[in-house]
Amino acid sequence: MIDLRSDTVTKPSPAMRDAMARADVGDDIYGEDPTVNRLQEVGAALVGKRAALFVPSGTLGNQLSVRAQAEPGREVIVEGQAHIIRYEQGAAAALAGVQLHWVSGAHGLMTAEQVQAAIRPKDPYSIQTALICLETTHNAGGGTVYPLPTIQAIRAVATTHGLPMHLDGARLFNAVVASGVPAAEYARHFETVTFCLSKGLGAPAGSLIATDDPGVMERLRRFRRMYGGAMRQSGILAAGGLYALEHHIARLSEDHANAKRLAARLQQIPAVTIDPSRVETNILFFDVHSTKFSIPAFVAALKQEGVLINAVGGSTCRAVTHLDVSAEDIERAADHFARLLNNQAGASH
Ligand code: TLP
Repeated sequence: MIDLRSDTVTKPSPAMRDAMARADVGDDIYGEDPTVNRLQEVGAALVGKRAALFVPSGTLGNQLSVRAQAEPGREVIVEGQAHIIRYEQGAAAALAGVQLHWVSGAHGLMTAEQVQAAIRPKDPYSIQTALICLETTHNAGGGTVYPLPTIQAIRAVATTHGLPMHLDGARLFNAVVASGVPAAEYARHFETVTFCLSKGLGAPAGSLIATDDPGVMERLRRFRRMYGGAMRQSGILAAGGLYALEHHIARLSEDHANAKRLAARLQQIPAVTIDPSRVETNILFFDVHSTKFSIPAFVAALKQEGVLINAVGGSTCRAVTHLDVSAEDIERAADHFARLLNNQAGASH
């Protein structure tokens, strides 16, 4: 199977498994797991923050960051297609008790003017804004990278209003590798930053939340326990994360090249609409206009050929490249797309 559904499907390599099997462990709720402690130190240093907290998932990283920085009844500004809105089961409302203020960004990216306009006035009637969340790379926006000047401009607005910022950096290192901007250069504009070890970096599970603020860290830790995300001998997982940080960051450029390769091949298929110039990292969205297949039938037919992708609504599909997919796999996957879609009479272009 050539699995392009997500970069979450990556499996630990033999070398990563070996590092996991050999990990020193202890009870992390007592702060005694040496491998978790090391991962938290290495992760914090990578993004230029004082401390980091290991959590089981990116979703939990986002939700703890929201809970720790926004009181119930406050408002959190977030782009309308953000993971926090679309894919976290309403947790910000259900668990943190906050209201999300959606701003519709171009390809997932808000502007400073939009953020400024979304901040509520301080008066006795208005709900009060507590937090601004950005996402880079932006998943539903098509793996888009926030330009640093845009982040700086939004930061300036946040500072004027005394508001903290959170970065959903599930794929922060894809942004780093694509842009050449160091992770710390992005992270310095945010009070909290999450990044996933389990996506393109290839660890089986886990994310880190990094912050400079000891008060925020204390709250993150308390809410991690409340939300059921505090673990015990989690050094086994942390060892996978450490291995990923040490070995799998620079190679993300291969995934980006493969995404561009796939986009270029798909563009040659008349029944596919894709703009390869929009493929910035490892995520591609494209539309399939088939006279032969409905979208579910196309996804199923592709699966029969040994290629997995996700349908994401309407005629739109998503493919994601990652470290378990080679350039040859991409060429083979593209051959299957072409065979299925070119082999039909009267395809609408
Ligand atoms: N994204 C997953 C799905 O949940 C959609 C995927 O396949 O892309 N932030 C961003 C930007 C993400 O893309 C994801 C996962 C998360 C947070 C959550 O990470 P996990 O799955 O570890 O909770």
